[in-house]
Amino acid sequence: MTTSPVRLRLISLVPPALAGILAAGVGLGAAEAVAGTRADFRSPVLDVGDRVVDRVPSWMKDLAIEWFGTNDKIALLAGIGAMLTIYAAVVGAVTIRRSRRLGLAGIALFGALGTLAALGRRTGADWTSPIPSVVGAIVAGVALWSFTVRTEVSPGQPVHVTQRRRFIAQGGILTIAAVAFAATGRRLKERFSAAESRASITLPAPDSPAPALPSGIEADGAAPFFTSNADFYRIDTALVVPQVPAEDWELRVVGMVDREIRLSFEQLLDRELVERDITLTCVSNTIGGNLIGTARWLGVRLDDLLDEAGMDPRADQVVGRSTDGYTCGFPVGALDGRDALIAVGMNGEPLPLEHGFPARLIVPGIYGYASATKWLAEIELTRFDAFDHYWVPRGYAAEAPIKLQSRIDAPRGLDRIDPGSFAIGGVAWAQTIGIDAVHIRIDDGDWIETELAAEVNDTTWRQWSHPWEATPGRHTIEVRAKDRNGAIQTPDRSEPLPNGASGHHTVVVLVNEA
Ligand SMILES: Nc1nc2c(c(=O)[nH]1)N[C@H]1C(S)=C(S)[C@@H](COP(=O)(O)O)O[C@H]1N2
Ligand SMILES: [Mo]
Repeated sequence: MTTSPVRLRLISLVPPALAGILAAGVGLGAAEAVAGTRADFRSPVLDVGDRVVDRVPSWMKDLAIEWFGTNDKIALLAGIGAMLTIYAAVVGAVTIRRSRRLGLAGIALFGALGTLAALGRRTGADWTSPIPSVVGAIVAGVALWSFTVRTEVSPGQPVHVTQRRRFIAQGGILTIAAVAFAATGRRLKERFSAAESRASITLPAPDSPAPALPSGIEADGAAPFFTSNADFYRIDTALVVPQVPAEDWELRVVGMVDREIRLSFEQLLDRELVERDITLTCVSNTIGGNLIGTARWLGVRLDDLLDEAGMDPRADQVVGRSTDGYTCGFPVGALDGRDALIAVGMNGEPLPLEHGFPARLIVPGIYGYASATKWLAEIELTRFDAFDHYWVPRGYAAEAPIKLQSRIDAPRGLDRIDPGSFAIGGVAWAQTIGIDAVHIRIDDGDWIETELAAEVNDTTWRQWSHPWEATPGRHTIEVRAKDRNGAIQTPDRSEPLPNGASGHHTVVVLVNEA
């Protein structure tokens, strides 16, 4: 008997689909390894993810934040992973069962998608950017092809046994290769981490320390006045945290200015440093939500720096541009003496990487999406009619003062508590105006004035509380705030899109029988 070459032919669709998935895995692993060789190379998965982030409708982003909170990115990547797996399985089945050409065209399409995503970056794309995608597609193609090569069947050996053994061996090798490639890519990328840079920085003491805190700034039942860096919400479009070592960082002040300014991180720290307590608020915060936090920020006054650059009186917008291309924009009129900062410190530490290390903007009274550029690279003086910042074409308002709002922290919705004395408490904010009063009402009774904690300044939230004698049963508690201009928080509910949620926070609490 002579050996006879046969094409791999398997009864079920599972092995072809698996072959497709394995080929995609090793291709993506190879792309990761290549991406690790240069700081500006990026994983194709992240490039594609970025383009998805840039294109999802704003209502869907708000929904993602509502469903997944700050895990929205993990949810997105998991979604991309699931789609990829299905696609690779189909490509595998087509290649092995139908047509090798069609299958390889499917892989080429996949490489083209990565290429487009790499070329479509917000900033810094050039012709080399798609290299990881192209290499990944070639490796995936070769791997998939290898499953279609004819097998030598030894005499006396049943064909399917040979095929099965070979499939298992090939699959094993590809799995190991995929994991090794991906791990190598990861390790290589670590060289570009900014963590070491951050660890090596000692921030100077402020020239102007934060004013002494009055006593009694916290009220029973409310969240801590200062939000720790670990608990501070994180919202941004970056799927992985941009790594910007302070040594390589430079801030440019450009646009409608008399003199452009360029500052290294060292030069920034040499300027007058002020320390201020400011509450940062996200436009996507829903009623009662926690996309708000208060920190002690250390930084350089933005108005001083812009005065030095010399502002063209026709400019009406300050744009903060991030190293990742994200932009915020807010009115020049917001520089009215309030403590707008180029911040380098947060609660006594250099900015955490995920909060914008080495420098970011903090502008009291304006939602973060329009003001708080993290990983700041450039400040541009321009006009609202000349430039739309990132979220404007996505439906959010160009100008975004923070709405008067209040929140109940205790009890939380649907908490079960014992009857008797209970401290209802929470926070309220009207940044740059200040909170004058907070009222609650229980079970549609009359509005009652709560006790306000001491005010730190008009740009921070203010805590309130109310001692309550809880009686058994189900109760509804509603809160509203009044600002120092006499405005009372509207009960009319609106979604975060386009300029922030409004409406009263209401919780239902269940009080046990005595
Ligand atoms: N570079 C960059 N800066 C950004 C964003 C972003 O997506 N990219 N998001 C903004 C938004 S929407 C908010 S609410 C604040 C949140 O800052 P935090 O993550 O430090 O809380 O950052 C702002 N700065
Ligand atoms: Mo935000």
